[in-house]
Amino acid sequence: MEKIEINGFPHVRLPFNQLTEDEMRVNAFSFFEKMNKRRTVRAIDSRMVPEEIIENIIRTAATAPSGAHKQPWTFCMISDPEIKKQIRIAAEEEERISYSERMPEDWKQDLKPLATDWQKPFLEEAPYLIAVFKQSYGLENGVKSQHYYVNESVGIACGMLISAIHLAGLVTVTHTPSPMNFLSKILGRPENERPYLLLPVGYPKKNAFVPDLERKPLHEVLKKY
Ligand code: IYR
Repeated sequence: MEKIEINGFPHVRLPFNQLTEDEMRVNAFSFFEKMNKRRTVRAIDSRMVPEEIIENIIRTAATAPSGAHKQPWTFCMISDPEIKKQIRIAAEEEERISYSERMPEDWKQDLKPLATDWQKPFLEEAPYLIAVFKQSYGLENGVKSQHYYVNESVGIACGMLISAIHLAGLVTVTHTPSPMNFLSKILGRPENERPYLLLPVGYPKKNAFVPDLERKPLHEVLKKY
């Protein structure tokens, strides 16, 4: 591969395969059609999924762009039933308090169409949990370094993670128990990492139902200038 130096740093030629306009049209629309079939699913089957599939899903998420290419993320893949159980117990404890004391009435009303409550059986039933941590700063051998746009970077990586889960033929729910510090403790994560998102991953339960929701029409989300 052809290599040159720019700013004193190595650069390689961009591998770029120019598609025809027809191919672009077909690809853009067929990707939309596939992504538009994604649904958040809380009824996750306990059927096992090959570990290699989850690894490749995480590989995909880790291709996300990040501030100054610091890649400020850690993806914990959990299949150990004991650890899943500990996570479920801790998450449900927080959710129980949230639903009964912390969430205002408006919020609970807004969640009625989704039929959620404090119980999170999917945290034990799903064959895998992926706990995503953001690295607020770098920490290697006790030496701290700066990370940039951490929330944006990890958010983008999670979008790609969710897309990869869907396109692999699996389902998930973006679970964000609040507070989530228990995850750091249970998984023994270092001080520079903060829990960001918890995703149970697996097949949907047979005959699962999801809320009958509609997406906003394009003209509401797209403004042309
Ligand atoms: N974290 C809670 C509540 C919840 C909040 C929102 I905003 C949602 O879109 C869904 C749920 C729970 O997981 O039940």
